[in-house]
Amino acid sequence: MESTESKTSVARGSLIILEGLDRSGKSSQCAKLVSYLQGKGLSVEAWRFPDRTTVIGQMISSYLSNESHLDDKVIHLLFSTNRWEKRALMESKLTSGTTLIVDRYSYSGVAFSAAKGLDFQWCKAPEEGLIAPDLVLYLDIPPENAAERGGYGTERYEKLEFQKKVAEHYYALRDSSWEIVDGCLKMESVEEQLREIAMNCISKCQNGKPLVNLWSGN
Ligand code: Z5A
Ligand code: MG
Repeated sequence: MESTESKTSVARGSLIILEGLDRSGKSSQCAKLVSYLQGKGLSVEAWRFPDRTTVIGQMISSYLSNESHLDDKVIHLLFSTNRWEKRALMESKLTSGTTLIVDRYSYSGVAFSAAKGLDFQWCKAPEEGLIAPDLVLYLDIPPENAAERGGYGTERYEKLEFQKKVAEHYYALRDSSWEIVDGCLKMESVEEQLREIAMNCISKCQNGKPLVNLWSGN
């Protein structure tokens, strides 16, 4: 595969991911952030994983709603494949100057599968070579608080004990691209913090921060 890392530094869009436990507010904040950035005249798109619009995405969707059963390793690889099938488009959007605000990414992939008991390094392996985010905005919320929010409990993974394990694995994935934001704050306060952090990141990428691949060094 051609290395993204050898490319010269030119102005580009940012890859910004929102992560966090179920009901931590990711989808709400993605929508708010996208409309704020677009309002500033920036080229910005909202993406999400799983992308349920593809054939693989439909298999994942059917699994998540308990309409089908799949082996734990098979569903892990499908989630990863669902990101790989969007990788080329992601790179071309970023290099042509569009910022992507993405609801979940490889961190969800690893944290959820490892919480089921799959080996942590095995879970990371298929994600290597995807594009590394410029920024991961992690909405930090205790699983108990998340469970009190609307809609919790309808999909396969929305069980309190399971979410606690997911939180532990998220913790193990933190690196320098992460910013931890208190997801228990009022929606408007979270929104304000995310705006500022995202704008800083977007400026750095406009100034030529190079694109790198995910987990290439470990
Ligand atoms: N999964 C996986 O296993 N492997 C992978 O590789 C990937 C995913 C990518 C589906 O994801 C499942 O797939 C997911 C992980 C697994 N696990 N499950 N189940 P999904 O993204 O499709 O899940 P979702 O159902 O769309 O969203 P969510 O993540 O569970 O919720 P959220 O987006 O974080 O929260 P929200 O929808 O914005 O808000 C939830 C509620 O809380 C809503 O009523 C809000 O009004 C309220 N809310 C939000 N923020 C606040 C604040 N600050 N205060 C008070 N109330 C708030
Ligand atoms: Mg969501």
